[in-house]
Amino acid sequence: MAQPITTLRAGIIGTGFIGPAHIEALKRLGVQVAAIVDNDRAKVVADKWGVPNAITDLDHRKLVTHPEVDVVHIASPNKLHAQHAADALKAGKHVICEKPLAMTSKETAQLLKLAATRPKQVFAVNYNLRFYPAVLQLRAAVQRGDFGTIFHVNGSYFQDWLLKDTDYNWRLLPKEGGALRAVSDIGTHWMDAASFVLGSRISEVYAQLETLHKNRKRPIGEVQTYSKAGADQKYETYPVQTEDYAAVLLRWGSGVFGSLNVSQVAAGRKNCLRLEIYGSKKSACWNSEEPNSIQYGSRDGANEVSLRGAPGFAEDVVGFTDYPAGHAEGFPDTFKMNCRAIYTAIASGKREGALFATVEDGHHEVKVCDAILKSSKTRKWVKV
Ligand code: SOE
Repeated sequence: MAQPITTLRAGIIGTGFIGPAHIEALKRLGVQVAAIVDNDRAKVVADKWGVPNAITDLDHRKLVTHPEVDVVHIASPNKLHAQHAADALKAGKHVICEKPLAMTSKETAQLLKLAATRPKQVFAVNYNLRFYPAVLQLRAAVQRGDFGTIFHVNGSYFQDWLLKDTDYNWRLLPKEGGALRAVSDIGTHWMDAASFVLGSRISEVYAQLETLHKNRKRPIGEVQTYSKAGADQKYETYPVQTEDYAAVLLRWGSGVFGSLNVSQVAAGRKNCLRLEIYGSKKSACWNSEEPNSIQYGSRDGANEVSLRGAPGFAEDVVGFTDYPAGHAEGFPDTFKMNCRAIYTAIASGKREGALFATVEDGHHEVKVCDAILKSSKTRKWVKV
């Protein structure tokens, strides 16, 4: 019989915005969080969440080799993902790595190779948006052929937390976050979710990247994701080498064509992913800021709004939604459901039919990023 997931113990690398999101999801699932590593903040986060072991000297090796840790969650800055993931795998641990999987496809290819030598260890990438009930519902609708022939898939992922030239975060620096920023930070969420819905990988891209703030002002001192500067903050100016905005034309392996716009300077859009599917029979539109409903469009009949938990948006997502209709589920619930799926695979030893993103998916997303960068430079379609 499979062991209950509550017997598994997690270790978290990183205490920024997303590390605690992992902890909260695990606590909701009854999974023990045994240890956390970062600088002094590890102690603060450990005290807040009741994590017994706080490692405050940034030494991730102490966490990955910790005897009470079975699963390592990597929520460190992008530049550290490859090292942290490789060390966790070599220590025999299961791994859940934040996206993007690493800085370059060379690094992700090495991780893929290493993972292949350790098939018993689960290696997941945190493309949590797959676990919005609406995304799973759209996937089921595509699989059933509800849309007819899919003509095109379009959408955007817009945020405004980097709107001002004084907004700062490590993601802005290529050395910390990678050569791409908006595309790899949030665009890959859209591309992964759309590909998951379509059941096909992106095979070709044509991209235009724009850096709207050519120079930005960097606050002197450290800044957390989404934090706001005080009135007396002092700044130094630096040239920006990563994109604020991207427009990407896409072709999936299945032949479907589409487009994606990505922006982190879209005033008023806090964390807004829109996904639209247009088929010969009908269309669907979904917006992550109103996650509990899907709009379906048809030319001859009435357009409809389908609500989570109600007929038409309930049966296909059994096991991925815990609350009845009218009791909103959102971003933190996607973490819970993603972790539940991953921990269930670990506890049961079963890998077939897993819905979470794997190291292969993470590698593919980074290859798509490489192709997007190349296309933006060569002004040509680039194959992934
Ligand atoms: C910042 O853009 C960010 O926190 C991303 O890094 C996350 O992946 C996304 O879920 C929300 O926005």
